[in-house]
Amino acid sequence: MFTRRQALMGVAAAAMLAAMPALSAAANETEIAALPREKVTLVAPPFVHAHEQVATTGPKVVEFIMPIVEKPVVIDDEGTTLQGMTFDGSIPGPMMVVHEGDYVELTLINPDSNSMPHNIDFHAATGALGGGALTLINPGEQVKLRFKATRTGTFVYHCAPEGPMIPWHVVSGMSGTIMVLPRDGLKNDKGEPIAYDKVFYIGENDFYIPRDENGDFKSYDSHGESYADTLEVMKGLVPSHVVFNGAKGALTGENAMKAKVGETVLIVHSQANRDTRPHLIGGHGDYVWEEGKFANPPAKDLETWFIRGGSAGAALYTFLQPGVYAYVNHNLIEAVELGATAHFLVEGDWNDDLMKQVEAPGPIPIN
Ligand SMILES: [Cu+2]
Repeated sequence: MFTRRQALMGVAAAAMLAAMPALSAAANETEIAALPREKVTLVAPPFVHAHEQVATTGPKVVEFIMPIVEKPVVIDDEGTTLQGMTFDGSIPGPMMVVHEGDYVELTLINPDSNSMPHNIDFHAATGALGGGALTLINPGEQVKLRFKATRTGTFVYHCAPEGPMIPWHVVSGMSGTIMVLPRDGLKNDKGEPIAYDKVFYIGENDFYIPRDENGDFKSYDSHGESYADTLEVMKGLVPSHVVFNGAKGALTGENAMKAKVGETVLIVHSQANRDTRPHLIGGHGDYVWEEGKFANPPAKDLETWFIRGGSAGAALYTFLQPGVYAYVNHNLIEAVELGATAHFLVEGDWNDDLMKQVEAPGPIPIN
């Protein structure tokens, strides 16, 4: 079965890479060992662990621990269940934040309660399939990967075992984001420093749940049992669900993201598999790093931005009016019918100058 074959392929790839001569390194192990270390506890999205925007120290080794959790996940209000695969128990996986020049040291754990091999491909990393070739682990194993964060920006990470396992694991929930900040923080289009009061991480997922002969969503007792049917739906490229943070309604109502008028919010949006087009209804993107790379100046005053499948972007916005803002994938069918809608709940005073209902709805006057 694929489990054993995957494991063998992974061992072969790792052995091949281990046998390669070490290329000249910018820093040797002694120098890296002398760096300060920081242990970071990850938090579930849309929240992000505490971090400095401007680094107050030199480079360090930032340690993260992530268990992989295979588990059923309810993805809509009808109780439709995905045979989920997750980094750290959440869909998407948690956002990590480091600074350029830091070393990311991840301990990836595949508990023996899981049924499949997994790994991690960091789009922020250089070499060995983004770390994928060095991190393939079977249930009951763990691995430690270190990579240097050399490029700034927001980058997707995802599981990438092999062949059809790759898209299957990704559309089962195995993706997340790492944000590599410039050491001196974010800058606007003129190169001037800018900062955020809050950061939210929104991961968008397309799910492919098979239907039975009556058109109802099927449920399965295990990942293995769901695999063949799910692969057939995946190959049709028509998702049954397009959601933020793992489920329809995961970021609406009680779970709306909260802000105040005058607060500047950084919204990081990832999609590991499929293109999307975020839009904040009633607001804008003051500064948008559409491709998510902070070495490039941000675009200004955007209406809707584009996140390429396999990437994460970032938008900075200062809220100017109170109320509920819908934040959507502006393919409105995907937003409304398939689930890709979140809410921001913003408190503060209304500004009549920016908008006022001059006359309430009423009958059309008869002349
Ligand atoms: Cu996986």
